[in-house]
Parts: sequence; structure tokens; C-alpha cells
Amino acid sequence: MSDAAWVRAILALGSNLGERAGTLSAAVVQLADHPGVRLRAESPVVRTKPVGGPAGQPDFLNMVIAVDTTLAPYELLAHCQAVEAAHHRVREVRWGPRTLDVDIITYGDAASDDPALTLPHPRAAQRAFVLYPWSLMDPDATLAGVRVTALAAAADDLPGISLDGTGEPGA
Ligand code: PH2
Ligand code: MG
Ligand code: MG
Repeated sequence: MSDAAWVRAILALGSNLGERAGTLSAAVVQLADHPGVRLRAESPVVRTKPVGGPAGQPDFLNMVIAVDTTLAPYELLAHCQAVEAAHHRVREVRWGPRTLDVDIITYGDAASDDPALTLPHPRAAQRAFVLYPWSLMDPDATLAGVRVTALAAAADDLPGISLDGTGEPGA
């Protein structure tokens, strides 16, 4: 039996190329398919207008999951990047279209300004495409002491979000 501590982490997933909904659901399974990762909660999938990046790129599907993990932060980052790679993520244009993006939003109460893994995620507090699905998953969640519901309500990109992220006709 392991005495490793389990740490709660919030991961944000996004896709705006290919079979977006299928990519997200496969990625959730792959992220949880690790002895050091347990899936605890998942948000609905939301459809979001692209924030930044090249003009004219497709809408994203975004969602958030909560995991408990025994992986250290950089091990969890490597695991997320391996799942991105499995979906043929190619790193070309910053904030450009991508088959799959998996970002660590929080890792326990960890705070880090390392550019390779800044914690909490440096832009999450302004991004409704992270905050809004997170608030649906956990209405009591806070980020740096502020309720994510309040942060989502104040985020510029909130009006570009809809709940028809399932890909189901008429949803
Ligand atoms: N990710 C970005 C930049 N812009 N916009 C939306 N709507 N959703 C994203 O996941 C997203 C974005 C950088 O990772
Ligand atoms: Mg990102
Ligand atoms: Mg990323």
C-alpha cells in the first residue's frame, strides 16, 4: 500500500480541430488511465469562441476535470503532454488551433512562477472557457481565494460560451 499523498488538481481541456467531442471524451479516459491519477469530477462540455490566436479559427469545445493524483506537478504535466501527443497535437502557432490542449489549472495549493509550469495557471482567472465549466462542475470552487462563479461572471469571453458542447443535434 502506498503512503503517497493524493493531491487534488484541476485540469482544463480544449479542442478546436477534428472530432472535438470525441477527442475530449477519449482524453478524459486517457488522463484517468494512470495508477497515480483518479478522476473525481468532470464538467459539462461547453462551446466557446476562440480567445486570442489567429483570426477565423474554429470554435473550441472546452471542459474541466478534477483529479486526485500522486504524481508530482511536472510528472502530471508530462502525463498531460503525453495525452496531447496521442491526439497528434502539433505545437505551431501560439494559441492557434489544436486537436487537444490539456492545461493544469491548479495543483493543490501549489504556487509557482516557473514559466514551464506556472501555478495556478496564469490566465485562468480571466478565462470563462475555463471558469464557466469549472463553476458548473463545482459551484463552490475558488481560485486564489475568489469564487470561480464570480470570476466567470467578470470574464470578457463569457458571452461567447454556450452549453451545446455535446455535438448532439438540437442540443
Ligand atoms: N485556449 C487557448 C487560447 N484560446 N480559446 C478558447 N475558447 N478555448 C481554449 O481552450 C483556448 C482559447 C490557449 O490554450
Ligand atoms: Mg491552454
Ligand atoms: Mg496548453
